[in-house]
Amino acid sequence: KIKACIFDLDGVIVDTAVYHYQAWKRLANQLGFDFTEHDNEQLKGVSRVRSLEIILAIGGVTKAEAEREELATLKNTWYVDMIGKMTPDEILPGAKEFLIACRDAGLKTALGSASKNSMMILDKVGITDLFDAIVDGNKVSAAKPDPEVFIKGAAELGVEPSECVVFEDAIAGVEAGKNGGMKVVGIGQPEVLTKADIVLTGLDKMTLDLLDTL
Ligand code: G16
Ligand code: MG
Repeated sequence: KIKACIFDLDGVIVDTAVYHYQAWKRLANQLGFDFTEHDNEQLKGVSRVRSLEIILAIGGVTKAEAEREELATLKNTWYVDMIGKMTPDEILPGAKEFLIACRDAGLKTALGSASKNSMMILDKVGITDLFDAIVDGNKVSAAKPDPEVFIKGAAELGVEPSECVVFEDAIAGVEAGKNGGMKVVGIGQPEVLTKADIVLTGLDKMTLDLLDTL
């Protein structure tokens, strides 16, 4: 019996990937190379530090650890400036409605995100109150596909992993949910999210009835 839903943030609740992209592109350009929207796909669900490593590899640039830290911080400053201007109308279709439906049905809800900025984003779009637990990049040490973020979410909610459904848009995130022994609803394309139990185009297609079929 499903008792809880755990949601990824970027790509499931909001599209912060566009802001990550703009900030990373600005950084890449400053370093003297371009960074395309196609390249940006590789960064979805990936941590800030790992994202920078991928970008430097794309540009064929090597930087010492201390400078990498400075560059990641610089990118984050730009990113935070942008998400600081986010508004509730940026919530993806159906996300808020499904969170409310979960709550009304007595299901617990948690956030399971790699982002260290998740609290600010939830606050700006006005849905912090709809989560019983928030597990993000500040609380976890192992990146997806390690299930740590979702296991911690289940633990904070006081439910078993087998009683949870994870909603994820990234391949590594879907794998993290499955590695944690959870049901996974992929948000995106079935050809990409092959390990998900079902794949939907968005939370606007999700219903409480579907939860029991997983
Ligand atoms: C998100 C994004 C990633 C980003 C990561 C860390 O993950 O998909 O592109 O690199 O968070 O974000 P920050 O730099 O804010 O700590 P998720 O797990 O919410 O999809
Ligand atoms: Mg995501």
